[in-house]
Amino acid sequence: DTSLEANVLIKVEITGKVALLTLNRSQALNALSSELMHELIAKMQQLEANPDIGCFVITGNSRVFCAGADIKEMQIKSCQQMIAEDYFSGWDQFAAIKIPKIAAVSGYALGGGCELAMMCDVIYAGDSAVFAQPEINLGVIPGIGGTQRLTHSVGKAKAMDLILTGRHMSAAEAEQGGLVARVFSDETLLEEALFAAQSISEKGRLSVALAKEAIDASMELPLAQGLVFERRVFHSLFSCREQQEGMAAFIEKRRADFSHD
Ligand code: CO8
Repeated sequence: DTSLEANVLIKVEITGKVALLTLNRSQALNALSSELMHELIAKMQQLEANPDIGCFVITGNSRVFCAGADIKEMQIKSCQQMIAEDYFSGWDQFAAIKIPKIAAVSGYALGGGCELAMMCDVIYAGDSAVFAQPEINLGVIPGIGGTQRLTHSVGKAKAMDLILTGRHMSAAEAEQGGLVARVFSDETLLEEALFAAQSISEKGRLSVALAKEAIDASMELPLAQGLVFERRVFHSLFSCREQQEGMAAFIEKRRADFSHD
């Protein structure tokens, strides 16, 4: 129903165990209004509760992934309001989603758009993708993790260069710098992202969630503690059916079936 679709900020399409979420606010270049944030998070939390969903793909349109936080919504706010609302803290719930999230980025991923992609677990880019943190041009700084996650991804030198100048970075540079996992042609981007998502969703749900948690922990923990955390998680998987099925399937020379976990 197109009349219904016109009022929806996030379109959801489910194929197998993969939920494709398309940002649908193209008249504002998919700017992240509070309304859009609430709708996106509510839909993802609802899908996460469904054991038949194993991976998310988040995308925009061919021209723009997302042009950032909603400048029109922010412009009129005072410092007191920003602090009282703890503006942007709602995005922590997006970052906390346990099911893997793949960002499929074509066109602009600016400011909060780049930060949205960085809150996903994997970023795939079409060759038209453009990444930037242009907040400095608005007299502010990134507010949804840009100074932290971009620095973790591309290192201090490039993060300083990008955030202080606000310049654009191409898909090729983003891949070379370590922000983007793989670059595809714009025409095949979504297909490739859905293919990877399908592959992830066929693995064991628990081992995927724990692998992701262990990688995320590497951003927070000193190496020695990170290694202990990884080993304990590894040990704990030996109490789960996934390990029994995965290893039995290898010995029996058949494909593992994790669908009952
Ligand atoms: N917010 C609100 N509306 C937007 C945004 C945005 N981020 N980006 C575009 N729009 C709107 C435009 O205002 C315009 O609306 P209208 O038709 O009503 O005039 C419509 O979308 C189309 O945009 P343009 O006419 O500008 O399209 P162009 O093709 O000429 O330009 C660009 C495309 C280059 C993407 C341009 O729109 C642009 O530069 N957008 C802003 C990009 C930006 O600066 N993003 C960062 C935003 S700030 C942020 O994300 C984090 C802030 C952290 C603050 C921390 C506070 C605690």
